[in-house]
This record gives sequence, C-alpha cells and structure tokens, in this order.
Amino acid sequence: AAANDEVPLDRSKLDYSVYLVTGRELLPPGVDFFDSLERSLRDGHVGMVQIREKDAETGHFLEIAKRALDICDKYNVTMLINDNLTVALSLPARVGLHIGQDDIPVAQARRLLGPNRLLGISVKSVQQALDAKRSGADYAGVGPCYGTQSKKGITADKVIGPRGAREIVEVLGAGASGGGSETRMPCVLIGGLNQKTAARTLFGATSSTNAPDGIAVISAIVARVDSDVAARELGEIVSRFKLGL
Ligand code: TZP
Ligand code: MG
Repeated sequence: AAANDEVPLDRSKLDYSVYLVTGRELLPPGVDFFDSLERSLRDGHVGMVQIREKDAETGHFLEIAKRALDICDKYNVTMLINDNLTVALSLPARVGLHIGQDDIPVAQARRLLGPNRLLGISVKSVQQALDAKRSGADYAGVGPCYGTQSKKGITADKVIGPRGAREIVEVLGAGASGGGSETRMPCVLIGGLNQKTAARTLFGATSSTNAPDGIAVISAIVARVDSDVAARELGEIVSRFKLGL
C-alpha cells in the first residue's frame, strides 16, 4: 500500500454539513450507483459519504467500497463504512466506520479501530449520546428525526422529532450538564431530512448552547437523477443555517 494509505484523517478538516449515506435500492431506474455518487460529489457540496450496504457480503461490500473510495478521494471527501468493521479495517486509515446501537459497542469499536480512525455512532436518546461521548466516538448521527422509507423498522413511535434532536444536540455540546465532557462532539441530523424539512429541523434542533453540524441524507440525494442539484440545494440550506439566515 502507498504510504498515504496509513495517514489518518485530520479531524479538524471534516465537513459535516451535507453527509451522504448511500442506498442503492433508492436509485432511480437505470441510474448507476457510482455515476450517481460521483455526480453528487463533483460540485463540492457533500463533505462526507457513508457507504451503507445492508445486504452485500463482506467481499462484495469491500469491492464496492474500494471503487467508492476512488471517487471520494478524487473530490477530497471523507468516506466511512456502515457497520462492517472488517471492510473498514481492510481500507486505508482515512476511511472511518459508522455503527448503530445494535452493532458492536462503541468502546469495543474504538479499541479495534485504534485511536486514529474516524468512528461515528447513531443515537436517539440523551443517554445514548452521553454514552457515545464517553466511549470515544468522534461524532453522532442524531435521529431518526422523522419517518423514512430508507431504513427498515422505523415506525412513527420511534422518531424523535426536532425537539428530541434538540435535547440530544444540547448534551453533545461542550461542558453540557448531565455528565457530558468538556469537549464538544459534532453531530448530524438524520431521518427524513430533505430540501423541504432541513432548514426548520436544523433551526428546531438548535439551542442557546449548541447546534447541529449538518444533515445526513439518503433519499434526498440518492433518489434524484440530478443528484448534483440535490446536493447543491442541501448545501445551500445548511450554509444559510450556519449564517443564521
Ligand atoms: N438512520 C436513521 S434514519 C436513516 C438511517 C440510516 C435513513 C435516512 O434516510 P432518508 O432517506 O434520508 O430519510
Ligand atoms: Mg447498524
């Protein structure tokens, strides 16, 4: 492997504003997975990509991830692997891992990954957020904010809404009460975020002490033939949010 393969990423350079999670089952008919991915990255509005393959076996997942990494590298976008530690560890140190609450525990994932590899975790409660912060995760995906077709098993009673998201975002801030550490943990909102819902949800999840760093989406980008336009629309919404507009 090239020397560059061992260089971990620089956490201070991460851009969580628009975080794309892949979902091949949501691609429009006839649209190629890698073409869609490249199109969504090429104008620079997406800063992070998580490769999510719920049905692929490890060997196939790794093949897909390698091709996706070439595209992410071309546009200087940070890539993560959903759930599969073996796939993540088979890729260069700049590739991270994202896990859910039903996957291996965060502390164990951190031990297996080492201190440098990026590690994200999905949280839907204040308790899970505090645990994630204590256990060495780098960032949290907060949600599902709303119902979505993109993930199996999400029913109306499982969504946290902007208010639930706000409570969680608040404890992820620096020096938050309730056992949070002094350091702030970045977070992205997920679940039903799109060009219609993003602005109000970002503002709704903001408190006087902390704000979300961005939005994670599947269908708002993947389901579009014009995934470049979709990404730009979302990028502009998050930019306006960050300017307080
Ligand atoms: N985790 C919580 S909601 C979700 C995941 C992976 C799916 C988000 O998909 P969409 O299409 O952006 O609602
Ligand atoms: Mg999972």
